[in-house]
Amino acid sequence: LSAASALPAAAAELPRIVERDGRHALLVDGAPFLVLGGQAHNSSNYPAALPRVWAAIRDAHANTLAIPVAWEQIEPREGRFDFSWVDTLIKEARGNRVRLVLLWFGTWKNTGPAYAPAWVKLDNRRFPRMLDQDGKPSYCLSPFGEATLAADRKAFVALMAHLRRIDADKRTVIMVQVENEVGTYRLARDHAPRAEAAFAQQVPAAVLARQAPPAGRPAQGSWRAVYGEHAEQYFHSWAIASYIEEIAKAGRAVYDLPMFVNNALREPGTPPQAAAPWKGDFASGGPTWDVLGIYKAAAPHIDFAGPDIYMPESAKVSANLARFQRPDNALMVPEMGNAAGYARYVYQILGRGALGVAPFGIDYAAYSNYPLGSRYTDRRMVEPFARVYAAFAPMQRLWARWGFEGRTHGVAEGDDRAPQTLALDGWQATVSFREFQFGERAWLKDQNDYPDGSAAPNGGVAIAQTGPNEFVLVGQRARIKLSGAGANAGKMTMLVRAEEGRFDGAGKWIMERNWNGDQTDYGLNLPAEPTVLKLTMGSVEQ
Ligand code: N0T
Repeated sequence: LSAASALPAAAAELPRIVERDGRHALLVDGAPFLVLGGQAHNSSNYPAALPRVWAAIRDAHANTLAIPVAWEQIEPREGRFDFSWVDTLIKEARGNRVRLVLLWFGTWKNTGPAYAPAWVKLDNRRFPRMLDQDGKPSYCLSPFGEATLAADRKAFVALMAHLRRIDADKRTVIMVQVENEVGTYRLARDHAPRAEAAFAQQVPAAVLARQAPPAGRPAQGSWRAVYGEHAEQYFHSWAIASYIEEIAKAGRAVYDLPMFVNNALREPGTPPQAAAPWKGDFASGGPTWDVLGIYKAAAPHIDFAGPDIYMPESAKVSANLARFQRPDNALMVPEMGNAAGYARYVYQILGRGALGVAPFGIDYAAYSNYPLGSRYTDRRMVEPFARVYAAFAPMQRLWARWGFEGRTHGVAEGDDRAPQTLALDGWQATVSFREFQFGERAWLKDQNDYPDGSAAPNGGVAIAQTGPNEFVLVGQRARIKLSGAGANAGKMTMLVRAEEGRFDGAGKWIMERNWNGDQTDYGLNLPAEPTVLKLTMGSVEQ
């Protein structure tokens, strides 16, 4: 009997992603898990960098660290594997009581081969680059490179086999990202002979079934015939997804962890663009929202594609979350900017029932991602996220379950600062921002008078409906009012109780005080510090 089979059934269960009624959960140790994550910097994948990573992760109250494992570090010489980094990482993660999402930086890291070993990068003959329409090599390794695929797959399988050996009993590693922000900039697809031959073939039936031809196009035929001006981008997406599938499938055959890909987003709203020469302002072939069907068809061993959110505008964040949350694609935000303005989106993301989120650069290395992320590399960078995570952390398992049950909702303050409504079962919540805690705006002599600290949008609220008239609400810098709707429309409705408190780690509610009087007469006014309320509403027939 192996050590693993001696464990109780639930505890020995490997992490996995499950779907029910179009909603998803990441099961860890047999129960839904909420990823309150942080991602380390790209060069922090060495033991000496870890103290600054753990310090930031601890300050953030994160339960999960996403961090690279580079092909160049585990296989610096072909066939000689060195897993000392992985061993140190897992040992220290356990000591810090943090789970891990490993990021496999192999053939493609932000589309380029920078993290591939030198013996790969320096051998274009064996590991070919893509060719453009004039036969000139691109920077990007070709998805038709058979030796490249075989070598990447071999290294990845060795990594997964090692994880199985050292981690199957504890399951510190809960997910693996396969490659990073794949695709190709400035070139729509490969033009090497093997690629040309494949491009002339019929679109596979599995792809047609998941990625419908545009209106007026034939239902089958070559890529060009079926997808017209999208043909090159779609074909390249299929080629890259098929390559990733081979790696993920082989890795899962030895150790079956959930696997995903991440996407450097294209604009959520623009109509898909024509290629040849490539005019797209995004990487062709990556898992952009418009080709998720192709990824589903070509890469069934990839559980989901997640959006890396670096477009800070609230309207784009909402649009991108909607694009990536589908019955066939669990929502998880593998990366998000770590500037303060992104913290409010955690409420929206977790309120939508996402598996979780990981701001990028939760790491005290002396490297700032400004203007993509925060200016700061110290506590000032971590703090806006830390406050929100601290509020969710004690109820993380409950929240993950409620999300899976479809009970959760969330909003982030919009760039327009306007009120938003949430449709609940029998109730409607109206959430407004930049309100003082007492009274109404109409009372103010100066309509430009706003609360301190509200110059930039930073409010957010997430609500779980735990019963017909019961809610758990968590948020900051927002005013919430509930009114009857649906079954309660037209009834006299009222707030019965608004307890402020927290859940203990075991799921038991601990009341600290009950909001009433001034604290409820003008709505529920959540302060700057994230606050958890347990609400009971009531209604009487008029
Ligand atoms: C991300 C990160 C890291 C609207 C950037 C984002 C990470 C990679 N790439 O810090 O490199 O490994 O996945 C690209 C965003 C481009 C700018 C978009 C502006």
